[in-house]
Amino acid sequence: MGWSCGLVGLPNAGKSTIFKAITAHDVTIASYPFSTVDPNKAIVSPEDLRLISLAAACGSKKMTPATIEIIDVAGLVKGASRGEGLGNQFLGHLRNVDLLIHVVALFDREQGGFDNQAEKIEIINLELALADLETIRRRREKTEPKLKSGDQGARFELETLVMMERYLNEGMPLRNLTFTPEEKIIVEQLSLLTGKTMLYVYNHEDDFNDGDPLTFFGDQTYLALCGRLEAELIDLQPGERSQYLEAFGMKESRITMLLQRCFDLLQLLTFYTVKGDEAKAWVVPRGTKVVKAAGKIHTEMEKGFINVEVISWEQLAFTGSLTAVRDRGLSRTEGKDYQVQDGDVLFVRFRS
Ligand SMILES: Nc1nc2c(ncn2[C@@H]2O[C@H](COP(=O)(O)OP(=O)(O)OP(=O)(O)O)[C@@H](O)[C@H]2O)c(=O)[nH]1
Ligand SMILES: [Mg+2]
Repeated sequence: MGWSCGLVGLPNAGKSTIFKAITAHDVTIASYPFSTVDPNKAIVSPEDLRLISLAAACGSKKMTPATIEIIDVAGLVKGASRGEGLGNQFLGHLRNVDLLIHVVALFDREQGGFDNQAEKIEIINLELALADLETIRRRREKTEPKLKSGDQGARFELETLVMMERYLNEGMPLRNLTFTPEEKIIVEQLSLLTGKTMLYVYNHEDDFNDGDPLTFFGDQTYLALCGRLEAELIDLQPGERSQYLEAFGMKESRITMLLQRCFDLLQLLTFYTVKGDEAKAWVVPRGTKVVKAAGKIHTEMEKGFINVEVISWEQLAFTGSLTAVRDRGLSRTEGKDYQVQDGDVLFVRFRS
């Protein structure tokens, strides 16, 4: 399984519109709030030009790109944690995602548009924090009875839970906290929402081509796009898309940029393998050692790992064939502690 992103935001923020733009799935998009009740889920493979050129260089007939799961849930409102709107039950669908795409509508002039963006963002972040506090409270209920028996593990767990509660009550998201490895074990079991990486998307229609679509505020990243325009592109033939974009003064869709930014924020990298007829892309966190990456391909490869032949994707594209790269001595051998780099093509040698 690849990595995953969940869309959050107020009702009518344009979450399902952006879901459609990313996945090309036909979903309910409507001007009334709570048009999404059951979550929409889809697995997509963004176009990977490196994989295409790798397959061409190696004569692979089959290409297996990396996948991303996208989940679109109902809108959250103020008081969702107390059952307002559709409540927050559906947030459970976001527990396992790696990143939250927080959609903020700025196109809705009658609802304040740009003027109350901070307030809109705050409503969602507060509801996510309240959902986390509820998760922590339930966990405390299970942990506290264990204290009586002098369980040291339970004491440590409780301290960690209390520390997180305090942090959340001060209005801070858990993603800003640095946990010790021991604390991490507890935190990861809880799949807390404010602990997830977040990308803000400003959904608006003004100034399509005005400056950089990305802005940064502290460690927060904001990407501006027009959900409606991006979703309309999906209904056009590929040949018509660039003309349509040009009419708005844009060169390309921002959906690729959106996914790329999510990928970067999660600090992921892609490596490639070629076996038989198949060229395949794999996604792992940056800093992954090659022996672990090999284990993702096959557990046997990790257990019996000998070494790995590494070829950079650029060299393959440049020379145009695997044989040429090897003949020119452009491939190298690395041991198990080698940290995989983005774009590496790996040939793992192992004992089976
Ligand atoms: N003008 C304009 N309208 C948009 C844009 N993006 C979405 N909309 C409209 O806003 C309304 C709500 O869009 P949805 O995508 O259904 O919003 P949602 O966030 O999924 O809403 P819920 O599922 O109800 O929470 C629809 O009428 C969309 O056509 C945009 O960029 N510009
Ligand atoms: Mg929706």
